[in-house]
Amino acid sequence: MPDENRTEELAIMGGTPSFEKILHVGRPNIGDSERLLERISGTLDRGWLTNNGPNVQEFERELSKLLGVEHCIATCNATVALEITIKATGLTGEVIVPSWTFIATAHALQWQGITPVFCDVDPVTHNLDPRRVEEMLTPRTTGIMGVHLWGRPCDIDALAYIARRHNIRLIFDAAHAFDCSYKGRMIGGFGDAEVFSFHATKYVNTFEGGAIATNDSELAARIRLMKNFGFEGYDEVSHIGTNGKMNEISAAMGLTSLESLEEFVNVNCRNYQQYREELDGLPGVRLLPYDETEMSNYQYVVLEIDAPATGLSRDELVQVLWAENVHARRYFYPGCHRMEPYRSYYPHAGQMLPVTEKLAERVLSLPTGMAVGGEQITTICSIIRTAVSRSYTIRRRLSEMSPLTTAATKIRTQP
Ligand code: T4K
Repeated sequence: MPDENRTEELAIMGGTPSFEKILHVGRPNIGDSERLLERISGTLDRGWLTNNGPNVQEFERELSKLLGVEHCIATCNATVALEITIKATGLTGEVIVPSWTFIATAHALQWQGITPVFCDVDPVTHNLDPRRVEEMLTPRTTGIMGVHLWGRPCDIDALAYIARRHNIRLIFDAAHAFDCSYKGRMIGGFGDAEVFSFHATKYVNTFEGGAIATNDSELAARIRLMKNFGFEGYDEVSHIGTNGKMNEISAAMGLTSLESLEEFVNVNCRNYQQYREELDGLPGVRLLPYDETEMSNYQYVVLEIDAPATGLSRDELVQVLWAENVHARRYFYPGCHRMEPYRSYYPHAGQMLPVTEKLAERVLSLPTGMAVGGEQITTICSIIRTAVSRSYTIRRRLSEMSPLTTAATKIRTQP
């Protein structure tokens, strides 16, 4: 661990990296692996590997129970789940979405020829700013797609009010928000439908996977058809559809993960609290808080770096961390509007997105989850404290380094 008074011990200054092995964000939470293997073995014995098998059915029942939602439809991933939800809710024309999100949110719309209209977010919550949403509505708007970023819920009441008043759809990308609540009710039952991700990097994982939750029975029936090519019976197709099915091994992993939910959330929460304590009072470093009156999964530890106060930019700090083998990530830099094809379609979108543009320069995510322990967090925090307290020296060192070793280049090229 670098000594805060000895800058030369930092790897960026030529010292030995604090970690021998790379510390990733998004290391999978693995529950009881023996139980998983039992389930996999049972699946192989049954010879039923996909197409609405018993594991998937059980997983869907467990999800419905946990979320208090009538219908949960398991899918192969959240991106396809979003695409199906968009089609099943009849969205067309323009849909209002944040740009400050993972690219899948925007792509799911564009993939179907729908224009994602990028709307700015609230600087405190990082979620859609309802006042800005009102300004983006046009006669072509058919819906709003909110994202509960970092698992922190959108201002659901305000968005629902706008959707009702304008008679448009409201769906949520709840990829981050499994096991989180809004005003005491579980995320999953809001809007027309909500979509979860169970990707390997998520709080609960099914290797790859997702689920659509809704209390609308008609919509649920349509979604079930659409995720299975539109098949109604062996020989009858009544709807356009795709292949969005979850397989049995994924569902086995999901069921096993659900059994460890309490352990996952306790570890995430403990990690988060340790980061909060150990970074407390550091100038220019803000740890994004979770509302302690709500249920949260604490799966993201997100910092906002105010460069004038820290003396280091977010990118410089990321470079310091990567040199120590701490692979902090700049989620969701640079914002969807600055990625293709949107960058070419809407080259001036940034003018309408001042908060998004600012966040894209300031935000970074740190490692957490079951794979990260207290000692590692202490070391990570000590690296950050040392970097901030010696920002002038580090900045000088970074300016001497070749531009080819900048954080941005390294982040894109390392495996
Ligand atoms: N909406 C939102 C708001 C989302 O955040 C996402 C996905 C979606 C929709 C779409 O959900 P899915 O269709 O994926 O279900 C990762 C995930 O692939 C992606 O699912 C997730 N959001 C996003 C936030 O993170 P990348 O491009 O950062 O993945 P990658 O390969 O760089 O891995 C991230 C970190 O996790 C690395 O530090 C390595 C580590 N890792 C990764 C995998 C796959 C592991 O340690 N083990 C693993 O098995 O997107």
